Amino acid sequence: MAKRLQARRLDGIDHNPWVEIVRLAKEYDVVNLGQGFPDFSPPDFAVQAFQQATSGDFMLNQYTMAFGYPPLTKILASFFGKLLGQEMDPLKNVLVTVGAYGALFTAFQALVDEGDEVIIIEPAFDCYEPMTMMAGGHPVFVSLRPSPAPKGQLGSSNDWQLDPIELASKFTPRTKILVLNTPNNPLGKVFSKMELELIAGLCQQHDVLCISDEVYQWLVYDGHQHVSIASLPGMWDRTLTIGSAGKSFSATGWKVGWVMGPDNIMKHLRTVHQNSIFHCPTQAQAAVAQCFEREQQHFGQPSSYFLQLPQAMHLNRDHMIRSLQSVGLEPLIPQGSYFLIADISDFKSRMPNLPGAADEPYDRCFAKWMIKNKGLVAIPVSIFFSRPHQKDFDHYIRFCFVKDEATLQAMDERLCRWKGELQP
Ligand code: IK2
Repeated sequence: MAKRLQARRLDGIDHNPWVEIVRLAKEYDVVNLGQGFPDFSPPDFAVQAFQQATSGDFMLNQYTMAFGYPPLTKILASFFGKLLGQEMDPLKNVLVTVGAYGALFTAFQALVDEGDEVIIIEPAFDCYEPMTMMAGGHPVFVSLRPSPAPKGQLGSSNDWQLDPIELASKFTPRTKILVLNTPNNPLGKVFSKMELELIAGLCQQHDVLCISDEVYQWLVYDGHQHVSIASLPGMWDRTLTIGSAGKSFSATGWKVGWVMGPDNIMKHLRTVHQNSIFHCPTQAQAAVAQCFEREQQHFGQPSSYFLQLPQAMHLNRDHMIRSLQSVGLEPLIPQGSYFLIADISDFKSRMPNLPGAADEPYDRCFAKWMIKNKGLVAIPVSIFFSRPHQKDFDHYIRFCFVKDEATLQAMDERLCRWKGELQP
């Protein structure tokens, strides 16, 4: 065919480094601690809700409202309205999407114009950059930077901070949106109220919108608090808050997400959604509606899944932190999410010449080496950075700890074998 096949909006985003890691993970006998999904069952009430949605009311097999199955938009408006301190209209302030991914895509398509600048705080979930570019926007990166942990102590995701002067310097008259992700993937950093106030102040000063990706909002540890930036004074009017049922109820395959915000912004997202996806599967939405109704009754009590899941993941986190250290990996303690990153600088100096392409960041070579030689899958952290910054952050790998006890035991066995190989 003589005509150019690839649409120009795909230029520069047609290579995805995840693909190779996922392929290798399938090829080798591995314990997969890479991709962020639970390998245990969702809670019983969620499984039952889904079964009921597929075997009960036959009308759940049919189309529903474009912007969300009404019982779901209603419960989301009431549940999150209380948390955000905002009266929400289910028809105007909530849109149900195909996962949080769908919410992000709809938001970028609805709001980003050719040449608009989008500030992305990195390390960042790796779809923000291509989504900005597909919409014709220009990503502008600002890095969280680590300060060294006190000698002999493990670092924490809280050691990674924004430089306020550098952040302020990224705002220009072309800046349309700042993307925030708290708790952050891959670091597990939970932005403090003070950090959010700094970001909120700059957004207001420069008339910039905020897309706040809060899919891990329930997963916070050690007494840290998740704060939604939309709940800060003056921010509701300029913030879109995004959530995920997959992450909330350990059912990532359901692919139900949502975005909430003021009607004058949401109406543009509804236009995109109406003309692209139309709506997310009705049965999955019905199941999520039931899950939220259940959570609303149990909220704040020990029976709430939003308390039980972080309690269980806290134990997994600490288990993984102890285990990884046995072979010289240096984990950073995450305040939230179900990921942690481990520093591999020591390996980088001891075995600098792992196989890989000439300009391949070290962490990618290391992740591939670890799959092939140690049977453990983790994700190179450089893929969460923009290309110019990848070489500066090529000495970390990300592990996912939302895993079953048996998986963590299998991890321990692999690490034990690895440790044995280290002995003289
Ligand atoms: N936002 C963030 C920050 C996410 O991490 C995800 C899920 N991706 O995680 C996979 C991984 O990093 O291994 C999403 C949005 C998308 O959520 P959903 O599954 O609801 O579309």
